[in-house]
Amino acid sequence: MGLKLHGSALSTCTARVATAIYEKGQEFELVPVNLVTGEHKQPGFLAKNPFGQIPALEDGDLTLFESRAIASYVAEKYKDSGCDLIRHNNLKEAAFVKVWSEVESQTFHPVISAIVHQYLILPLLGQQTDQAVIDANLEKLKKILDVYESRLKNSKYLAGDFFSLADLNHFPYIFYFMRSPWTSVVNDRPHVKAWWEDISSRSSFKKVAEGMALGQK
Ligand SMILES: N[C@@H](CCC(=O)N[C@@H](CS)C(=O)NCC(=O)O)C(=O)O
Repeated sequence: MGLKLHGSALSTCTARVATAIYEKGQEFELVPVNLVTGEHKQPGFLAKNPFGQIPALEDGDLTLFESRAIASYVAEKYKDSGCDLIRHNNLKEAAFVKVWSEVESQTFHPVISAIVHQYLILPLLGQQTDQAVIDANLEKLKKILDVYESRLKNSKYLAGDFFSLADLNHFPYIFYFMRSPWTSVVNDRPHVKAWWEDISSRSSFKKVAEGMALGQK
């Protein structure tokens, strides 16, 4: 039985999981969950994720939620095929993958997601954007990316000189952020810019990005 990914092609968290699956050379069935009609809050989906958020992955009798945990599961399950996203044969490299994955979820994500939410999501819901929230988070993002710039001066990717889950986890939000008027925050930092151009040219990302039509505004 194949992998079933319950979510939406437009959703950043669904995109994260889809990218991990493609990196491992696997396929999946996307089972659409309609957020507009609130399908994710109905019993059918709540049985898959009681928190009522997409995505959820079904792999046989196993059902998982939380996109980073799912991507990590995929990376473990298929560790011997495709790109080794977790450096499972090297304790130190694997530790750096964990460190920079935590940086993504704990430090980077809250800031960039606040900007994307204000700039892209609220207008779609017919709600007003709060420029003060965007500005405050842009300042925070600049400081975070200054740290990334220093890191990427010394290593090609975040966890080392190898592409990993830590880089992959960043993809969906930077993808949408790069559709905003503030791309200079990335492009003014040459090593961050080169890193983004490198990781976003991977075939797994390109395949997933095609489905993120929301970003083509
Ligand atoms: N931490 C969760 C967050 C999931 C999440 O925020 N999903 C969004 C779509 S990208 C969602 O379901 N939003 C609708 C809602 O929260 O009601 C993950 O990484 O899977």
